[in-house]
Amino acid sequence: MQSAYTVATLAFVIGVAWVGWIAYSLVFPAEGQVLTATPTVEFAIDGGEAGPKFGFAFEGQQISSPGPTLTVKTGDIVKVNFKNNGATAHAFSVVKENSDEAPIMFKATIGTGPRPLVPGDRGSIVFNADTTGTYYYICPVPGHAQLGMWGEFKVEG
Ligand SMILES: [Cu+2]
Repeated sequence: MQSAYTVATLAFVIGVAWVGWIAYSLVFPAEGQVLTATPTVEFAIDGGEAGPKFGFAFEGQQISSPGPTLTVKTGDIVKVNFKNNGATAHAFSVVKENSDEAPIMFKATIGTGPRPLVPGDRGSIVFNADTTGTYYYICPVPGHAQLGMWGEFKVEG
């Protein structure tokens, strides 16, 4: 009966590990993982260049720096649809300060500095804007925020 006991113990350990892994992945979703919650607010944003300046715009509008201010309410499920409408690689991140070295907020990033979107590419992210404050969105490609790729991201209580 030793082997039956061993099999039962092994099955129990695997079961506990499996349930634990599911619980962990629900509490700590992977970086950039899209929430399945239904968005309560949605933005379509272009990133690109306007002459020597880099910037953002609402989809189809003229790129500007800073980009348009995005305002949501605390607890909104925000969906951002980003298009790289420029001629070089860009990405989109919500960050704590206006710097490409600032921490990403709400796991809200579409592409990253090392892995941006190529020209013409699109990406989306859904996130919970659960902390009131004034944040920024930038292009995290090194140097691009300084060249103008930033705007305010306000989460109002
Ligand atoms: Cu950029």
